[in-house]
Amino acid sequence: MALTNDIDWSKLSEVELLKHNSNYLRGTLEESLADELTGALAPDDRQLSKFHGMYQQFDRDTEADRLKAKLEPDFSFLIRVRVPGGVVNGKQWLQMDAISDQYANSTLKLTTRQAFQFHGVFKHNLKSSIKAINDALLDTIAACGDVNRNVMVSANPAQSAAYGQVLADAKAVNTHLTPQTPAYFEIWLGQDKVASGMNGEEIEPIYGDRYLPRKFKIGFTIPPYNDIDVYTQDLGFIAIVENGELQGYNVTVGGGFGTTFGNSATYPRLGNTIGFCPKNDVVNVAEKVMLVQKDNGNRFDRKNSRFKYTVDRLGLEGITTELAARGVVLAEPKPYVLKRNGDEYGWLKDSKGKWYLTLFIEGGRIKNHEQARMKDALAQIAKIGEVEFRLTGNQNLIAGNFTDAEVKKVNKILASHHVSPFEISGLRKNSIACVALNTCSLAFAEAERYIPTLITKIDTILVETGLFDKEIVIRMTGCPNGCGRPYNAEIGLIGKAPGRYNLYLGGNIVGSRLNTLFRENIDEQRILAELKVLLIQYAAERTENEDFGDFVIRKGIVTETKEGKDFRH
Ligand code: SRM
Ligand code: SF4
Repeated sequence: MALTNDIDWSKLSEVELLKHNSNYLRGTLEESLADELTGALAPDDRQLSKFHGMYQQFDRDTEADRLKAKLEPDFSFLIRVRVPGGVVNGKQWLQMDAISDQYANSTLKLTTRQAFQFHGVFKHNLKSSIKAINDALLDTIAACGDVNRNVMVSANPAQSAAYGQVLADAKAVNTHLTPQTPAYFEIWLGQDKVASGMNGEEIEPIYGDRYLPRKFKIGFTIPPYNDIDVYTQDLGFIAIVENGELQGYNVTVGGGFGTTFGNSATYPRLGNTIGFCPKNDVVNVAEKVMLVQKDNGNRFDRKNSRFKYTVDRLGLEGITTELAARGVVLAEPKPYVLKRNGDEYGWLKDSKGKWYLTLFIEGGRIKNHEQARMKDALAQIAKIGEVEFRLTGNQNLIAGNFTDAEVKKVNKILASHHVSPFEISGLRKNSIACVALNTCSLAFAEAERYIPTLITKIDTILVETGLFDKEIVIRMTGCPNGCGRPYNAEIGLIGKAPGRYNLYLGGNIVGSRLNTLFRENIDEQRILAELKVLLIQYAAERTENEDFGDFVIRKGIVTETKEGKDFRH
């Protein structure tokens, strides 16, 4: 179903025409930003602003009261900062920290794609914020929108010496697939308008004027770690390292998690391995896979436009044929083993002998509490030596590149700010929650604000059953869009309504199996009651080293979901 040039706009999703008419993402953003009568952007600009890395939001906690008082919602913006591979230095950390205080709500959100998010930025502070982000040598273009997003890289410090090369490859892919439109620099950084006369192909040689049918996501993992959940990416690269040398990558296609309740044409899907590419061809392969989606993706229905649906529609052979037509022929995939998708906490030495500390950051939210002042502690750590920070794909943080002497300093800072790592359950260690309320306009239920207390309650059961240390992956989202990647968790909770969730079981700790609906629309009391029965049974009847997700399948508590198409809410 390749699209032709005879476009019948009336049949396409309305965003297609909007992109086409936007003059390469300019729209009327300048006018919207200048309008002082409202804290919002004009509707079309709101859509376009995503490509520039922001979402218009409002405080959902105050929505009803403001409506009663006949006030417009309390509009503010989320700004997402692209951080390829999630790596920043100490100076950049301090710059992000300062922006959060000056323009946002004094918190830093570490996302499930290794990016920073600022919440609560008012319209009149957008330009200053984005300028400050660019001054830190980071940017926000393509952090959101129908383009390739922040490219992820496995962050585990214990991984092979090939890490540096993999990170460099990921950054090269990220740069190559960044939109070229000068609109970003004109609008946010005040650069002069580019001379007219450039044709479309010169402005966006890869994307053209309608960009992609939908968002596109790429991640690189380095076995045995899968902390970027490679099978959930539209396009995944699994590093193949032999005798310490990076050879190239196995290529996976067609992962993706967004679904809509009540729309059975939508489903989560895990990627399939389609071949191997040598390391020096990775940028080209990334471009060509993305172009297969650009040319074949569904531009009619945005609910069905992700690459995963194109992959199912064309079949893996069809994708291979499309790639061959673009000059890419992959070799047979190479063997590899992935062990888990979680992070390893505590101090670890990397291949160069430097120390790295992985810290659990609940819900990825860095802030100061009255006693526990994590944000301040990290700002002090950011001033030590040649510190490097790595944001992990599980919303956690690694601070590292420390000498032996610096390790002591770091420990001292954490202790004096009351944030030294303490013992937490294996369940909490493997938890993710998406943002949800109060900022996400799509949330049906709480996630980030609620999961800590829910886990504390489940922890009681884990203590009783002797399972406190057992690593179990639990992920919660406030709606079925899947931002916290709940569909491959051993325990997945997806918000249906305030205080009510669907409970899914049977993912595995590698992240290579989808879970299955177990109970629908249940409240906290039911969640705890259901989990208690299951955990007691698991503690008594599991085989040696058997994981919870494998157990519920072996026991027939849920049936394995073998294919995305078979998934049911
Ligand atoms: Fe997401 C939309 C937050 C990772 C699938 N996501 C949103 C929005 C922007 C809501 C909106 O459209 O108005 C959320 C903003 C909430 C807020 O207040 O911050 C939002 N998504 C997030 C983050 C911040 C969750 C987090 O707590 O970390 C993650 C930011 C990642 C980043 O840095 O780029 C985030 N989102 C994901 C992931 C996980 C991943 O990529 O590994 C997914 C599932 C994987 C996938 O894409 O298939 C995901 N987000 C979605 C979807 C469903 C897309 C679909 O295919 O249907 C939406 C809704 C949409 O696009 O229409 C969405
Ligand atoms: Fe919002 Fe839903 Fe994504 Fe959670 S999963 S951040 S509720 S869109």
